[in-house]
Amino acid sequence: MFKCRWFLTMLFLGILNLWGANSVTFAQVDYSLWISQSVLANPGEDEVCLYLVLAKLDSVAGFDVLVKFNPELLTVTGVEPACRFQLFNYDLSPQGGVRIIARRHVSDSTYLSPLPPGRDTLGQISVKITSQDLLVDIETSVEFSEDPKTPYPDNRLIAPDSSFIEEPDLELTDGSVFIRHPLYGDVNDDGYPYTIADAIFFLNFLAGRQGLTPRQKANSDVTRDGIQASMSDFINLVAIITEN
Ligand SMILES: [Ca+2]
Ligand SMILES: [Ca+2]
Repeated sequence: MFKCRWFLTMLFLGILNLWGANSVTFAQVDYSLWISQSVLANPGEDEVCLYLVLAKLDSVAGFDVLVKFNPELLTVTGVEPACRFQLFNYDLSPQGGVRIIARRHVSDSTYLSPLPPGRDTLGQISVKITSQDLLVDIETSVEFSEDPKTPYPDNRLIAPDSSFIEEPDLELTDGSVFIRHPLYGDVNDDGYPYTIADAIFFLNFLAGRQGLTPRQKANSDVTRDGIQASMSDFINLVAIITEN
């Protein structure tokens, strides 16, 4: 009886171990590529950076990606490599998108070895945020996209032997920008809109005695016409304060 119970216990533990080992194997992803998530931004901000990051268990010699976003909210102003590539091109012609092609090594150049296993920031995408009043906070996605017109996957890594690494071996995680709705009239960004302190702060900016942070600049668009920190905004701010 005791032997039987011992045998069943050992069998159960053996199955548990086997299941555990397999589940770890299945959960492991060899290549994972992602874009920065919930990057905080303000309307009108002209250089918000999103990073393209790769975690890998084996070497990688390059990548191709096609990233899409809402062109009414975001405009790409630049794409830069964050590590060394001998070829790094980007194309803004896809509507509301950017295609990036990068290779560590190209022929007719000195040899540049593949990126070793580990984590690397591959590049950064700079975007400008619309200055229009969006009425509420908005989180807008910056996502990996597949163009149905291309006969190959648009998002893939290049292995050292020049073969491609694609989904599902490559895990892709989309990014996003969180556009914070301004507190209009709170030019000094102290949490209280339409105060004398806001008018003095605004006046000092117009006189060139101080700058405005992106948040203060967004809050200064009192007329909500998308033109921030203008004389018209200042006049309207003073009018509202005087009425109160
Ligand atoms: Ca204030
Ligand atoms: Ca304005």
